Parts: sequence; structure tokens; C-alpha cells
Amino acid sequence: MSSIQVDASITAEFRPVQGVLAQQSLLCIEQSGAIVHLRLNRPGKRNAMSDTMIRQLHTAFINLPPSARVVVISGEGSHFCAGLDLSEVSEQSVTDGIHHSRLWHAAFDAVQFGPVPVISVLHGAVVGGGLELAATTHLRVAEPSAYYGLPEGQRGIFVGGSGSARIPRLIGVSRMSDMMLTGRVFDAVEGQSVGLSNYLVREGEGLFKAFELATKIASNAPLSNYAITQALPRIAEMAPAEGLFVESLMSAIAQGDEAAKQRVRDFLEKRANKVEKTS
Ligand code: 1HE
Repeated sequence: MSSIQVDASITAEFRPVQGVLAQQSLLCIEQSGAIVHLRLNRPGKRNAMSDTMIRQLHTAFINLPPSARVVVISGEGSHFCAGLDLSEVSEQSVTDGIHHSRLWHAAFDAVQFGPVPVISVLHGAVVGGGLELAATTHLRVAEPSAYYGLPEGQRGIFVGGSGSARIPRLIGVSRMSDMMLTGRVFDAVEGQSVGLSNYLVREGEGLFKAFELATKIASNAPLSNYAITQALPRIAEMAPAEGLFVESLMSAIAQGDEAAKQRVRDFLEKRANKVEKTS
């Protein structure tokens, strides 16, 4: 159990999640109310992602407790994640390599297209598959120690964990090519300016910020959150005419939900917050 500050005045008690989630030995999964905190828990290997860890991540995301409204992912130890466990790749055949990459795709799809929004907290190395995982999450909070690299070029391999589809959507093909061709590493400030992180906070404050955001997100209507994480990225990939049609359907579905009707009534009857500037 851990106590984590989630707001200037609120400290939440995170308790280990029971059942199948408790059996994922390379992950430490705790919950406080609507927020699930999942830590990559292989600090001795800098949270390098072995096949077992990828399978466990997949298992965790397809077995989230129904009460979960937001997941926060962070890395135990001094780094977020060192990417693919390189000790497992050297003897792979081409066929094994394809299946291996597809294993990552399935796990990361479960993260991005699971039932709830996911926030990652980035510190230290966010490299290779670690950056691919971060790019899969819906929001990224970085600490100043975070740095981003794609050393695949130097290792003689290619991204295989969905990076070629997800990272250019954050920073563009040109920047990603630079990182892969030259080994360029972005520090936390550069990462924030190119769009790798959504928030850059002080060292040690990443989890605090993530829980603060998670608390806000968890207070939204669940169907709105679902539309934002599921419909929005798909609509953005569609030709505008198709996208606009799906937008109309999604907005009518969300609007028709009782939670939306109540929230609109609350605003009209002066019970809801106004829109204000955020710091
Ligand atoms: C690892 C890995 C790993 C650390 N696979 N074992 N990823 C990389 O190319 C990154 C490789 N790792 C590093 O550059 C550094 O380890 C770090 C910058 C992340 C951290 O440095 P440091 O000084 O804190 O730790 P370390 O001493 O280098 O590593 C500690 C241990 O973790 C050590 O093992 P030990 O038994 O000697 O203690 C390292 O061997 C081990 N370790 N990183 C295996 N990645 C789906 S495709 C995805 C493609 C990719 O991700 S390619 C990028 C792979």
C-alpha cells in the first residue's frame, strides 16, 4: 500500500489490486478509488520489456477493475523504461520477430483502446519500446530527468512496438527519422516543445501531476472519456467526410447519455463550474 498526494490537500491510499492483476510479477498495480496506478517493476533491468512483461501489460489492460476510470503508468527506479529487452532478441528468427512485434501491438492496442484514459509519467530513459509505450498513452507527464531516444538504428533493428505509427503522429516523420538515423536524443525540455510530453513538471512531481489530472479526468462522464480516447483518434485518421459523419453519431450518442443531460442541466441551473483559465 502507498500513500500518494493527488491534490494539494488530498492524499490517497493506493492498495494492491486483487485477482489476476496481483499475479503480474513484473508490474506493481495499485488502486485508489477510480485511479489505477500501474508501475513497470523491473528496475534492475531499467524496466526493459521482456516478452513476459509485454504479456503481463496486455493481461493487466484487458482485466482492469470495472471501477477503474483512469490508469497512470510509471516506471520503478531511475528510468521509465529502457525499451525492448535486448537479451531476448539475438536468437529470434524472422518469423519469431514478426510474432514478437505483433505481441507488442496487441498489448499496446489494449492500452490505447482499452476502456479508460491512460496517463504515463516519464523520468530518466524513455527509449526505444519505452517511448513506443509512452506514445501509446493518451497523456504524458514528464519530469526534467526524462530523455527520449530511439536507439534502434544503432542496434541494427527497427521499431516494432507500434512506434512507426504512433510516434510520427506526435512529432512527425522527420523528427523521428532524425532520432533513428543519428541517435539524436531529446531532453525533457525539447521533448515538451516537440510534443513528446503534454506536461513538464519539476523532478519528483510527475506522479502528483498525473494523479491531479487523473482525478479531473475521472470526474468526466465516462462516455465522454470513451469518445475522446476511442472515437477522436479514429476520426482524425478518416477522410473529413467520413470523420464528420462518425463525429455526428458519436456526439449524438454521448449527448443522449443521462450523464450528459444531467451535466448540461447542472450548468444551466448554475450548479456547474464555469470554464476558467488553467495554470
Ligand atoms: C537492459 C536493457 C535493455 C538495460 N535490454 N537489458 N533499448 C536500448 O538500446 C537501451 C539500452 N539501455 C541503456 O542504454 C541503458 O541501460 C540505460 C540508459 C537505459 C540505463 O543506463 P544505466 O547506467 O542506468 O543502467 P545500465 O547499467 O546500463 O543497465 C542496468 C542493467 O539493465 C544491466 O544489466 P546487468 O545485468 O549488467 O545489471 C543492463 O544490461 C540492463 N539493461 N537496458 C536488456 N534494453 C518492440 S521493438 C522495441 C525496440 C527497442 O526498444 S530498441 C531499444 C533497446
